Amino acid sequence: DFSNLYARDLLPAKNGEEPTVQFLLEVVDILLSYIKKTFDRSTKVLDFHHPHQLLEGIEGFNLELSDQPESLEQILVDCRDSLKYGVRTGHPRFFNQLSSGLDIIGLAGEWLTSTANTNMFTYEIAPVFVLMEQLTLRKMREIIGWPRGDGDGIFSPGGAISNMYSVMAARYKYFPDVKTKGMAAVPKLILFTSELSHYSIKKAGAALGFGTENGYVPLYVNATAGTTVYGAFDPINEIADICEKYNLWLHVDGAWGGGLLMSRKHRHKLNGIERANSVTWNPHKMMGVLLQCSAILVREKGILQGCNQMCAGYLFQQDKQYDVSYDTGDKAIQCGRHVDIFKFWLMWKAKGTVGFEQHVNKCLDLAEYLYTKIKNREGYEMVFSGEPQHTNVCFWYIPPSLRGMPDCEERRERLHRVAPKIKARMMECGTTMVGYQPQGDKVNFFRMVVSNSASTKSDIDFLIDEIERLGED
Ligand code: ABU
Repeated sequence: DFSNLYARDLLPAKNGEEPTVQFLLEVVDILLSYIKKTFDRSTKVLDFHHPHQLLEGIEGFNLELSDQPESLEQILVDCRDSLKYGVRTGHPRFFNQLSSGLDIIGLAGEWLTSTANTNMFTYEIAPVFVLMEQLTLRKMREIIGWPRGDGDGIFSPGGAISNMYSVMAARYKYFPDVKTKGMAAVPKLILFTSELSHYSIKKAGAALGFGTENGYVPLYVNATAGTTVYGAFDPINEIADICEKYNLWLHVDGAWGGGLLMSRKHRHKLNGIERANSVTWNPHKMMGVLLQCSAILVREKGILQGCNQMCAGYLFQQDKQYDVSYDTGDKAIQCGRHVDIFKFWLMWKAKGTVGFEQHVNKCLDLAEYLYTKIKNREGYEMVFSGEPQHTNVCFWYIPPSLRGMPDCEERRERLHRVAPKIKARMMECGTTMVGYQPQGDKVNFFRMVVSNSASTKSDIDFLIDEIERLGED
């Protein structure tokens, strides 16, 4: 009975050990029940409510903060409700995002990480995690193809920040004075990226003072390995030739496609990546690592440190008793940094490199299965010609009333409304989730992606059946 127990009764309270154990066992029970249901296909992916409904409070779930403590019984109810009204991103039929799945080893790693509750800025307080990060980044650089895995890198809070690091490193490499003198000390610089690249490159331009519509001196080229919507791979070798000719920094945004480096069958799509100056690679996407886990990897050693270090005396003392080159935190633009490495390192240990390879191959096989199933099926039109390069399968579902209608403005307008309508119905039924978007002059279409190792062909079949059921006129 937790109704008369409060947070103050738990450790470090005197005699707090027993209630702490009982409380945590209850929490574990809640988590285990959630995990089991996540893999049970008879469970819904989500129980959708509008923001105002959740804010008003549903079945006693009250989001408002209180001045007085709530009992542990209520806290356990809050834990259950928080999961109940959330989205099961590990469900085999959740296809909405590039990151999905609920890897059990990764989960154990995340629990351990939270229990350790430390900060990545110094070896002093995170000795094991700092070493794991160094070793894992080296392994990733070896896989990229940089000799001996030499170079630099850090785990950052997501692909957009990793991409921003690459722009900062490039600018610092060519114009080191920018660190002390600011943008007034550099010419007007240009960043190149493709139209379908991730918006974070443009965001980095805005945030770092380049502007989004500005510049004269070419500095940097971003090649995308796996675009967000189409999953397309830029020809890295051809772009690298141009970068070498004009002495430009080449960044490869492999946030999504980097995982394919683990597959002997698919890594050729990133041929030339070893010629890049920097690479973004998010294990939390194609490798199924729990959020968040994104690496920025740089070929030249020391550049992140040079670019970002501020030598705060209260953290990075040079007279510590150990090798302070392991105090890697000053490479980062943030100060406090979450331990993102442990779950990834643990998964790598548990699966081996071959386990990641099998995962990647399986997801790409499923995407091929979907593509083959719908490319000539009545009621479907593919958005781009040819086979998908990644697991992105982009398509329009044409409801019966639009089939046979010639291409015209009215058809485009009506087709534009189809994917959002089906998606809304999908969420309200809670049975599955898949993303949609417009792109350039193309009206709303579905973007299917597979990165969840729990998904199978039957889940792909289910998605198609569900689109057809919910897409009835
Ligand atoms: N960082 C891009 C993620 C987009 C997506 O999951 O759909």
